[in-house]
Amino acid sequence: MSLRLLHRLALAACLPLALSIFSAPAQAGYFDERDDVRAFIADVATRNKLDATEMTQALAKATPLPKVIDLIKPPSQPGVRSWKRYRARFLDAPRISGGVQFWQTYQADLDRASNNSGVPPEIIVAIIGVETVYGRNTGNFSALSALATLAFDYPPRAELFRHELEELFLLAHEQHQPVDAYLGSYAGAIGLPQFLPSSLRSVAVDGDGDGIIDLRGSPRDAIYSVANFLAQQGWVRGGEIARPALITNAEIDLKPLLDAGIVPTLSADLLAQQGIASGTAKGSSKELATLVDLVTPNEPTQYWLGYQNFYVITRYNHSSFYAMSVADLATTLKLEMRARQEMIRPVSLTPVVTKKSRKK
Ligand SMILES: [Ca+2]
Repeated sequence: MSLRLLHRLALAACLPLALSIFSAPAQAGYFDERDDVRAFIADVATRNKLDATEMTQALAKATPLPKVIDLIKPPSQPGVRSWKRYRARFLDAPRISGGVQFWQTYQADLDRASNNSGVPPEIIVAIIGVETVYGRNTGNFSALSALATLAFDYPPRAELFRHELEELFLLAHEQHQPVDAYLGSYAGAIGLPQFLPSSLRSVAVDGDGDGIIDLRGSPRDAIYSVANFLAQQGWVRGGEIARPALITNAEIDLKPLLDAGIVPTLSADLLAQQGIASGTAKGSSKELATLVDLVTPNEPTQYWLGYQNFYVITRYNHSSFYAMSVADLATTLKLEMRARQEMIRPVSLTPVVTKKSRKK
């Protein structure tokens, strides 16, 4: 669909009159003639010392994309929350086998980015896997057209997307690129890690050292940028992500604890008083926690304690299902990598049980 859309954009540029016979009024020249867009250009150009004429010419080439609004709109009937269904979308074969391959290919960079930031390599790989299957699904929407559509034709999110559109203009200016050169998701998120232009400008880094930050073309730029993003959000080196919560008091009303929110504020003492313990043999954590409910219809709810690093993952996407999927994929990838490393150990290190030795 995205490629077809691009094809349509190319056609629209060449044959505006012919196309107008067959399609909705989705053509260039739509944005730049509007008063609200002119006001935006004047404001952004003045505040950032950008060339208003160049901005107008760029927005004249932007095309309204009704598909983008369809994709970003919340469904009219909110779906039933299902952890099992959500998790299955991300813990799939392409993300597991692709993750092992990505890790093996970029092991040296993952290790370096991890040493610098404190973020484990499996978390960096898992985020890139969840976001775009290691670069396979980075999106083919024009970031300029997508962001202009959301900025000016979707009032519920206009403030956010006008800001991101401004950031896209600044990014293009800084990178000496045409502003219509960037491709991304329907929401204007760019590259393997799906950074919005504001995140790209503030935390992305040139990981491969070629002098350009290219999150779409350079997996190494993406690796160091994801690590940098999580570090800047407060990743704790060596800290825990989450542990199963054991509810030992069946009478307890969990709602106030769940309603305490995603920021970890619950102390181990408070949780113990309420009859909640962490369900692993590693002893109890002293870190502040948030209580997370992983709900699946017709199945018992799983409860987990999420710590600071769990919260940091939710800064990427504000959802406990998202953070838990990243954590689960990361654990799976780590186990897969370990299994492979054990398989390639020298044979002499493996104890051999022969028929003779078994008889003894
Ligand atoms: Ca680079």
